[in-house]
Amino acid sequence: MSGTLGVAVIGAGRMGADHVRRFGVTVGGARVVAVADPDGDRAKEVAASAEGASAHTDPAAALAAPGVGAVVIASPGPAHEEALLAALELDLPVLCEKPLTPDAAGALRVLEAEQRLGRRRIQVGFMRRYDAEYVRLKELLDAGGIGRPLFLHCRHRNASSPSFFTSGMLISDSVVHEVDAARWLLGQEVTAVSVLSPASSAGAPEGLRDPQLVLMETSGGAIVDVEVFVNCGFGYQVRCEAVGEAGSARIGEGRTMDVEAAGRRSEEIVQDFTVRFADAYDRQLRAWVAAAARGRVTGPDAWDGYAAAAVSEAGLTALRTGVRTPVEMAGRPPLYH
Ligand code: ISE
Repeated sequence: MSGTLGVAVIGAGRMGADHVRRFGVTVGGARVVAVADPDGDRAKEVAASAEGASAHTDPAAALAAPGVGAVVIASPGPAHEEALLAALELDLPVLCEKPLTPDAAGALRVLEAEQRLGRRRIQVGFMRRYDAEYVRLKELLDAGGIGRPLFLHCRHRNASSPSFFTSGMLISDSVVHEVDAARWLLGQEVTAVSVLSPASSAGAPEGLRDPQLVLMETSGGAIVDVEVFVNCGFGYQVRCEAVGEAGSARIGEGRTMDVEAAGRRSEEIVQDFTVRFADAYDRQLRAWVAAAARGRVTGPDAWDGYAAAAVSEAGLTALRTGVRTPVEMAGRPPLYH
């Protein structure tokens, strides 16, 4: 199909499969032509859901498949750097799931490769920037609707965490969303991170420090606090209250439907991020396809991915040591201004 962007999807796990489905159902202008996953059966199964897509175990083979003009990277974080460098080598537009890389050094190597290419090719999957409520909050803050922001009070709760989740991943895999959201909403950098944790919840797997309270200080003098609780048991909740000098604004109350029956009033609680952020994922993918078709990146870029990785790294040190940890960040290269 001429005029249709051919996409290779690297990683056929939960997010990869969800993106493949999305290209078939809600996102026009692109189609999946190749799928890669180390689990060959999984790759075949997901490729079979996209007409004409080939299945591969080697990401490089998927990138080299006929018709590939862009890449979605949805493999686990530690596999991102290699896939990103390979995509840049081929000068392909990329949508990379968060985190860009698990560590700041890896993210810097990706930035260097993109700078050698001389143009921005990478968008990072910080999909909250496409969520209608977050967009409204950003517009309100930008318009000065609540005055100078002083606090962001955030709650990030998951019903349960995957079996491979570590204490550090509460920061690098979950709070990394609040890191990006805070930088974007406030237009400021995070300068230092502290982490406190109560006695772990009985609902958390043995040894997992869950929940945690992550405190971030920003370059404009605001404070961001995040309660992250990934085995809260009751559902998926992402909330944010901004408090400014002249007011406050709250998003993420997740109003669904009030049910009154059998003498009780109740409301469903969404269980999962693919449901809570379904519209945001759709908008993100549409925006990426439209920009990629014009050879542009309009969403969060590799610099945002690097900044989030640098803040995560400080957060991991703070978690390990119990000490407030300043964020060390390289200067912003001209390509990202
Ligand atoms: C997951 O990878 C996500 O991106 C979700 O939005 C987040 O809530 C969850 O904690 C992460 O593990």
